[in-house]
Parts: sequence; structure tokens; C-alpha cells
Amino acid sequence: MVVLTKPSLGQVSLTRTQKPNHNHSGIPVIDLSQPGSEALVVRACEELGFFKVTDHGIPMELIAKLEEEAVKFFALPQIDKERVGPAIPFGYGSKNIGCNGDTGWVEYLLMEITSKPMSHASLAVLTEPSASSFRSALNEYISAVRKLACEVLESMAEGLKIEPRNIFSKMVMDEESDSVLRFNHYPPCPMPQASEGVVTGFGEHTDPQIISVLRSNDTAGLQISLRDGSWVSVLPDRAAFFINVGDSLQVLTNGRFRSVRHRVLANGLKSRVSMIYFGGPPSGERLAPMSLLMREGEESHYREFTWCEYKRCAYKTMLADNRLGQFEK
Ligand code: GA4
Repeated sequence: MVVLTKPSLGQVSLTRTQKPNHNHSGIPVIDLSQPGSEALVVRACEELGFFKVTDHGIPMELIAKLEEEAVKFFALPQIDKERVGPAIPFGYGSKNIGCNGDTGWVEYLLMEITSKPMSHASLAVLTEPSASSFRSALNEYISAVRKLACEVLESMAEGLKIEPRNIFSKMVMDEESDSVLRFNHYPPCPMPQASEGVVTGFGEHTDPQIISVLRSNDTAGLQISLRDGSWVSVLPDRAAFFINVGDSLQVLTNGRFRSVRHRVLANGLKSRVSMIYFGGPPSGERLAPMSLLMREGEESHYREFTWCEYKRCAYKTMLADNRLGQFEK
């Protein structure tokens, strides 16, 4: 396996973050095959909007294979990575996130997910046999991670006692689902003086979609924000998946589930590589609090909007902005 050890992002104006708290052991760890896990899933979504899933059934070899392909990609000369095309909306990006001035100590690859086995046209620039081997690992991984996302979403519906069981998962299983796969590479970062804080890898934000399923190597960096605004570090676990509630699910549940604010801090010594599946609804899907979930007399906190409308607004914002604010009643 190629191991990336050298900083490779060149000059980036480093965004500093206050020194973090220490590792948090209070992140719920849920084995979905255990009886009663649905209630734990609901509680984790209400309290944190974040939890870890073990015994997920995705073979470690498949995960390791895709990570290896991603590491090989990021180890290519800059000029070759850029041949994939700019990240807006899909492609390779470095240091710049979105198009409104956010920067981070990160390079990444953003890929659109369609319902059919994909040719991943952007990878055509890679030479064979690399392109085919990346493509086949990608297709296999995408089916597996989408299935996991659906299991988690079905467990949420069961825990909330709403029917049908696929009420959430059908949106990400839909042929038209607007889902994304993202690879992030955070090279080791020369750290500033201790008193100056730490460098931001990926600035704080919430994910716009319904659900995000993240897997990383063993390098720390991910932090989540608690309700009181404090930040806690998530211990990395290469064998597990981390689930984030996204803004769309917060809306569907009328704020009962919390779209978790999170960020990644750069690491001084080791490369962090993560792969994240963002399960989104079809473009025209109407999002509004589900009446099934509203208690008697409960008021809707959000006006109805389509996913397409939300995305359009999201792309005009900066990472840290409160995107849902514009849709609150
Ligand atoms: C956050 C979640 C996903 O990574 C992403 C990001 C997107 C991008 O990197 O292009 C955004 C960001 C994310 C939210 C606000 C906008 C759009 C960068 C940005 C400043 C792919 C997504 O869907 O939204």
C-alpha cells in the first residue's frame, strides 16, 4: 500500500481552530443486529445526531481495497489529479472547499452516484489497469454502503414506530436519488506553535443530505459539536462506520433528529483518509416535517421545499453557515 507521509498541499492560508477537548468516549456504538438497537439509534439521533456502527457486514477487504485505490490516486502527481476536472460539482479539489471562499488542509475527490453501475467517467483520465480497478472497487463499495445507509434509515423508522419501514430509505434507494461519494485526504500538516491552536482540515458544517456514512483510516481528526457548543474528538476506528444525521433528516423529523455539526482538524504526523457516502433524496423530493411524526398540536418548524431548492441555496453558503435557517418558519 502506498503511504502518504509528506505534506503535499503547498501553500494554503491555514485556518486555525481553538485547541480541542480530548477524546470522547460517549459516542454511542451500535450493533444493528442486536435486539433493541432501533431505540438506541433513535436516542443517538436525538441527542447527538451521530453514532458509530459496528458489525456492519461490509467486508474489510472491500473497504481496504477502495482505500488503497484512493491513496494511490492522491499519491499521483498534482497535474494528473487535476486532469479529473475541478470539484465543482464533481471532480478533484485541493484546499478550496465549495465556491465561497472556504479553505482547508485537505484534498479530495467528489463523485456523483447514479443508480446504475457507473463508469465514473472522471476516472477515464487514469491509466489502465488503475482506472478499472478503482472503478470496480467503487461500484462494489457504493452498493454496500448504500445498503448500510438503508439499514440504518430503516432502523430509525422502526425506532420511531412509523411505517412503512422504508419511509426514509426509499429516498436514497430511488433511481433519481442525488447521492455523493467523497474521498478526503488530509496530509500531515506542519503544526503551528502550540499556543496558536490547530490547523483546520475541513471547517465546521452540517451535511445537507439525509444521512452520511463515514469511514476513515486510523488517523484522528474528526470532531463533533455537542448541544452546548463544545467540541469532542471522535476516536478513529478503521473497522467501523460513523453515521451523521443530515439537514434533510432534521427537517423530516421536525428537528427531533439533530443534524450534527462536525469538522476535521489536521494531524501533525499522519495522513488521514476518509470516504463518505452522502445519501440524498431525488432532486424534486419535497421536504417538510412528516405529519406521522408530529405530536398533537406540534407546530412545523420548517416550510416545505424541494431538495433541489435546498441544494441551490446550500451552494451559495459558506461551510459554517446555518443553512436550514432560511427554511425555518
Ligand atoms: C458538505 C457535505 C458534502 O461534503 C458536500 C459539501 C459541498 C462541497 O464540498 O462542495 C459544500 C458543503 C457540503 C455544504 C455547503 C456548500 C456545499 C461546500 C459548501 C461550502 C459535497 C455537500 O453536499 O455539501
